[in-house]
Amino acid sequence: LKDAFSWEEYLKETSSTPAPPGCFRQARVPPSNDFKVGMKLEAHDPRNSTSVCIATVMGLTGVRLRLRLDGSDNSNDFWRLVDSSDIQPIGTCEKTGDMLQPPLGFRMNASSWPMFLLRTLNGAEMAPVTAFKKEPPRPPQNSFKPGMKLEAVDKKNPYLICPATIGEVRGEEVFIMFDGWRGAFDYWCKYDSRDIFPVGWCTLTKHSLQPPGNSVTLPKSLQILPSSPSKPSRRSMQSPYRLLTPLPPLPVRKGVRGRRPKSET
Ligand code: MLZ
Repeated sequence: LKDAFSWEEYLKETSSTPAPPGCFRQARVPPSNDFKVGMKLEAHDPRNSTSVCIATVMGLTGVRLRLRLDGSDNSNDFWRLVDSSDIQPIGTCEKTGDMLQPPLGFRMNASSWPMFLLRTLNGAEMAPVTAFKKEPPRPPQNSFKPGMKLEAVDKKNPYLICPATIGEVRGEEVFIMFDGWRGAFDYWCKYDSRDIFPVGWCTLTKHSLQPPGNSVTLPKSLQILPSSPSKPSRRSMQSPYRLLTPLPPLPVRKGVRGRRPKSET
């Protein structure tokens, strides 16, 4: 068995430093996760954030919830922190005079929504009000600096939190670079994003932390585009050696696109 990832050793190896906790919009002491699988709540539809829907807790990981909108399919699950302002107790909508909406892509006829809603809520286990925690305030300014280490949600695989580095800072935004993945998962986000965490967050909240990938990031001048005529193996995709090997051109066949790896998943 390979040794588990250790931030302490990794920071030494890379002679880097963690971003100070005060940079993040996260609770200094992480909240407890008092939700249970099967509980229902109200959540903003991630694909249509003005609408509030019924969601069910499908899983718990650290202080995050895996949520599924009722009436939606199983391929649009999303993750939220227990102190996210995107979630609220059932009844909140009604109190404010709003209406619960069917999710984008409701799998039935729109006319069946009222009855569906009634049946969904009938006898449902509702998440208690006390399980919802207050969202921490946003830090007054963006104090991230390039090179600082952190833990970040991989937006392409949102159940994963991975070691990352601040690549660039521009106004309110920061560029999140995933260590060892050659840029395939990197993204820009606001400095107060709820998807980025201080070093040690996963350990603290008992969330698993994906170890860094094993690809070396070469200077821009030495990089070549990832493309290959045949399906590369996981190994070859990740080997730093691949970057130094000249690649044959993609086969051009009419109407058929050259096969490329979708992403390094
Ligand atoms: N599909 C890959 C996940 C890669 C995640 C990278 N995160 C920065 C795997 O299954 O290993």
